[in-house]
Amino acid sequence: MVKYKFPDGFWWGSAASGPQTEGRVKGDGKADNIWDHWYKKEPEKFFNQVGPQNTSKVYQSYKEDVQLMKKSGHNTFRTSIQWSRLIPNSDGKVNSEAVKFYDDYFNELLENGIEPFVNLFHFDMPMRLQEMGGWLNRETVEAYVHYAETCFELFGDRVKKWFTHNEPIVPVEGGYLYQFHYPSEVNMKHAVQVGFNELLASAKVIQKYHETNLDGEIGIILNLTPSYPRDENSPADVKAAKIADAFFNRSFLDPSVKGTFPKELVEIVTELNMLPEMEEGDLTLIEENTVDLLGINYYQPRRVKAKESAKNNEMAPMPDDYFDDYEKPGRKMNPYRGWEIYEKGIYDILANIRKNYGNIQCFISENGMGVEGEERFTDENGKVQDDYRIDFIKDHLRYVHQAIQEGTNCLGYHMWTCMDNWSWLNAYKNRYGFIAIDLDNNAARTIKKSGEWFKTVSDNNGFED
Ligand code: BGP
Repeated sequence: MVKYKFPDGFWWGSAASGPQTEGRVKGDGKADNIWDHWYKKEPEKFFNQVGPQNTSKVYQSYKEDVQLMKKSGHNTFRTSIQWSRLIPNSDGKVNSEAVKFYDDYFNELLENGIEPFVNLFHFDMPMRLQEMGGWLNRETVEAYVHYAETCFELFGDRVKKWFTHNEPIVPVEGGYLYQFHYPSEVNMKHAVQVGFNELLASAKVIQKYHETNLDGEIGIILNLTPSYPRDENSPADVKAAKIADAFFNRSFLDPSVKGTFPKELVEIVTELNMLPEMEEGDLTLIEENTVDLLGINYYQPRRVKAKESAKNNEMAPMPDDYFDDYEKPGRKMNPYRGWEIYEKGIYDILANIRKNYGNIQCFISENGMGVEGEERFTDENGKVQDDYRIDFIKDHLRYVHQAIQEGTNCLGYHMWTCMDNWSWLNAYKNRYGFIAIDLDNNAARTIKKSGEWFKTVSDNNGFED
């Protein structure tokens, strides 16, 4: 008997991405993406100057890793195909080394009873396309459709859960507003165009997938940060929170699930005279090709108050012209990542999806806690005693359970991440995995206490307290 029992067939597992785990080896045929390029250009921007070429060596060790996934209770696992690996050159030709790698990786997962969920784009624009503007350029949308169709043809007989993007707002924020992704611009007009083209690409690929006779599903993975006003009785705070919600959540959630754009956002972008360039038929295409399944990444809430600080005119226009961030007194923090931990947020998101988004089938596609210097919790047997991670997961799962009891159509829970991996500019600073990686010892793997605990949760389809 377990107190928190989950529905039969619940997806227990974790998420990762190609660029953060695979690494590069000689002769693999992979071309540079924006991360490879940025690291070559400005290595000092990356924590301890660790770049994307080594990462966790999954390219070589995926067989061992699949066994570790089994030992840590996975029945499902998400990764992404690297576009710059599969189609390295502008001739559109497929790299046979890449096909062999992904074939073997997905087969290995399936043979071990772990269903692969495959995402097509995880922040990793091929450099050859970025040189022509990346998502700013409509030709990238067409190239992406070709790439996605190639993936469906090659792997669609075995992969039954596809995702068009992971957190598409992040390349917008990181690349074109807040400078933590390449090309590190501050340009609202570009931000809007990039967001629109990502959405158009997603809808086109959903349409293509539905036209095939493959019997799987296609969705999108969004990072949802529920926006809470400082004071719910203050109309100005509530309005500020609504605008933040429109910018960072509804911008992708509404078109992906409902096929429409939030009116608050359209009004702002129209006033700024920054509506994106589009062609006739684009809006209908977006309206008619919505997702089958929604992945929800949840890490932190967004707390907002009415704008009190002066507008930074040098940067304007920016989303922050319409609200200020608010620090709730007494908030619980993850000090390493600087993110607030607010477990109930996961429930609020699921309740919102149930009430306002047709109760579409969804799952928690990422949730997790990055800890710096985690080696210090290693015991004499070499195991990381990460009890704080077990508590973190339980505290969130209780809320997921409650949402399911109330009727939310939530089908699974994936942790970020399986094994410690390379986190963009933060490289290996914060460790998130169920499985520790020893970078000084050829990336040797050891299951953490949380990984063993997760196996019991998966075996029991729930937990006791
Ligand atoms: C999500 C991304 C992941 C991952 C994770 C942890 O936003 O989908 O790629 O990196 O966050 O965040 P970070 O690596 O920035 O600490």
